[in-house]
Amino acid sequence: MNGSVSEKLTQLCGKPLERATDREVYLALLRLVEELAGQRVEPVRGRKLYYISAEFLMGKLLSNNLINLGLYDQVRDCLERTGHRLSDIEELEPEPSLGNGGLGRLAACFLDSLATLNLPGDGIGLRYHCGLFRQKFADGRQTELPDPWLTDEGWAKRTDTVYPVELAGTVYQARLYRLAVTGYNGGTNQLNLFDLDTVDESVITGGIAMDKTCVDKNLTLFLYPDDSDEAGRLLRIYQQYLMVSAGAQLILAECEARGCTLHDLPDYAAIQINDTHPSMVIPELIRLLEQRGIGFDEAVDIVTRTCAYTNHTILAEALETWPRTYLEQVVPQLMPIIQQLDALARTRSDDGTTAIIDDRGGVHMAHMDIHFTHSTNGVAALHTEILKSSELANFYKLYPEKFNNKTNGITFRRWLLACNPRLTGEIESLIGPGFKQGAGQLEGLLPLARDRAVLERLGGIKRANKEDLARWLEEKQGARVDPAAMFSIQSKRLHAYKRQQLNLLYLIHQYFEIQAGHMPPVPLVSIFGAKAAPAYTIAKDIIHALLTLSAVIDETPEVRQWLQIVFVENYNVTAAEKMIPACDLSEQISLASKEASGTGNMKFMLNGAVTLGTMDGANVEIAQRVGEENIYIFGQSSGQVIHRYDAGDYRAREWYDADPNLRRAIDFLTGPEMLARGSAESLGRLRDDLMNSDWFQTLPDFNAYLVRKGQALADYAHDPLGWQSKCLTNIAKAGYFSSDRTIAEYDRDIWHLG
Ligand code: 26V
Repeated sequence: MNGSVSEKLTQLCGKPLERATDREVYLALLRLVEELAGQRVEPVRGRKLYYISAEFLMGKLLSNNLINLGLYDQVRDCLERTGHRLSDIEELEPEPSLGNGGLGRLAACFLDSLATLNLPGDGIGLRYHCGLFRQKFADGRQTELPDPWLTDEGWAKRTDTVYPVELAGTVYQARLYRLAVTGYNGGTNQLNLFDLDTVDESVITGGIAMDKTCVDKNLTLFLYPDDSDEAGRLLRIYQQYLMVSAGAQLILAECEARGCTLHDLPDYAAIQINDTHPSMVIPELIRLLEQRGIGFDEAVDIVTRTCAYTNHTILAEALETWPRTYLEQVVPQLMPIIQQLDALARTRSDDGTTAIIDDRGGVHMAHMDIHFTHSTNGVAALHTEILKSSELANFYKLYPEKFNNKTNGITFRRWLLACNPRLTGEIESLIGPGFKQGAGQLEGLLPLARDRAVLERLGGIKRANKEDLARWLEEKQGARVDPAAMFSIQSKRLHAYKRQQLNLLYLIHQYFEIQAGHMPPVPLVSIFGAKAAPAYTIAKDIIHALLTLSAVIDETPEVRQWLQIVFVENYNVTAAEKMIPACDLSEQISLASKEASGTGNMKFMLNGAVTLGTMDGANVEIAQRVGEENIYIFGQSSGQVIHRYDAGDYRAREWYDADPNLRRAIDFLTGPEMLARGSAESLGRLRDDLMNSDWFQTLPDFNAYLVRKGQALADYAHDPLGWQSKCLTNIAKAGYFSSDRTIAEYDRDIWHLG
């Protein structure tokens, strides 16, 4: 950059920084980043990646961009000298909530790593005006509000590029917006987001309800519009097709501009299909290639060689199957192609379970992906093995060469450098700065696992981060917590398979124990962050139970000094950045076999928290790396769980009847303390579900969870240095979970970019 940061910012502000408002400084910083990011754009040679995803959970971008451009320290100091604080300016940036959880955040981490590794790779998605809902607690329940984040000035720039997209016989114009993605000491890529000019927030009728009929006005208003009715489900197909049709046109236009004849498309483009939401890109590309004179068989071959598919879940309800009548209504132009693909798939196997269109007219998007892409990957070793051996076994028999694993990762720039400057500084002073780009170098910390002075400093850093979190919780929602307590955190989407309800039962158990005079070895602050899908009743019941229990405990002074529950309202990337550096115990307690990977587990580990978890998802790989003395594992194995499902012999009631502690905790849900503050209907429904159904087998793991968590609390209380040694080992072993490693593997095995 020519001239100093302060000269440049003064010029962009048009006045001395001392006299500029924070907002003027913010806008100047936006322009500075854009200018510098623009200078790093390189012309693409060879193959370029297009990562298509319904979600990109980017989080705020200012600090991250400043770090990636190497400007963070200079800007912070310059602002301080002129009477501003970077942290205040960060507050002005709206957070785009263009994602739900791990899948969307993974896409954002991948974009960061692609740019950092100087690989040509752009994202393609939708510019939702309100993203996921904003969560507000009222009367101990989740309510949903729109979360508008678009302002006149922002990272996503409107372009003049529009593509026609035909939906249910009407042609809409999809406009391209572009957002620069900076790499750490690396290049700049783009996130391409499509939108319609006609979308209009005034069709929102209250909360996140809206008029679902006027597609031109509502199409990109929300991520996952309520799909509990047919209009909502149709809207999801409208959204998906807008994204893939405009995306496919963009890809073909870019490739043709670089000299591609389309017969050689796989030499110019690699397309990664992030879960099944973008699967219609397969028939859409075939359609566009046919339109340009390429025959069906060749088009199928081109598309298969260009596209690859990532599976992120084995939960049946999330493996999208659309009624063909819906597709006939919204995308009639694709149906003949999908039928041809189904016929072709049926020639490859007489096994009806691998068909695309089933006997009942359901169109299985994942099946289309596996047949007509060259790669299907799972997101952690165990997940991929389960796909191969059970969920997708029939496909694995057909195409063993297509299946591969890519264990997820996280970007260390956001999840260490940006969110935990204290720990970053300490690590740098111990092993130098190389870990910022070469995450494996964190292993250099291992010899320090017995160094008393280092361990004490680590403890001090955690304590300071906990004090920061305590201040933030008080300012944000008036929650007062003691940083001397142990902080356990479970933050992730609310879903019964993730088993926030297991944590709930533990907390009720502790409530009884403390009242009986059995004090825990250390006070515990149990922190939750989670949004429940608006139509997911039991998930909302679990939130209600936790909020109600939190109030019950707050009003019971003899318990409150030992146990507290804080449910962070509206958990999002910004909240995660405050919570993760302040965590002692990371709760990763899903029912084994159900969590494909988890990525929060990696973020907590990197920030020096110890995991309490089941042998599920990437927990398995964390355990392998840190060793059993540095992680608290409990519960049934995935093999046992799968066996129980196959046998169909799980009866929650038997566990309830057999274990008095469990019975006491479950009955407490509808006992007088809870009913005095909570809803009998909601708490009764949750109790009934746990006793009589419990699809995600919470009860069999209850005892093991009590015992293991008790051990963690005792170790933390009685051997603080030993605990810090576990934390240090976790940090040292986190290098494998860098998304730089994940992206390098995708490139080596699937994409072959550049
Ligand atoms: C499904 C549904 C169904 C109900 C409506 C909302 C909704 C939203 C998304 C999905 C897709 C679920 C797939 C998913 O998010 N998988 C997560 O992917 C992470 C990144 O690979 C992984 O770490 C998590 O374990 C996995 O749950």
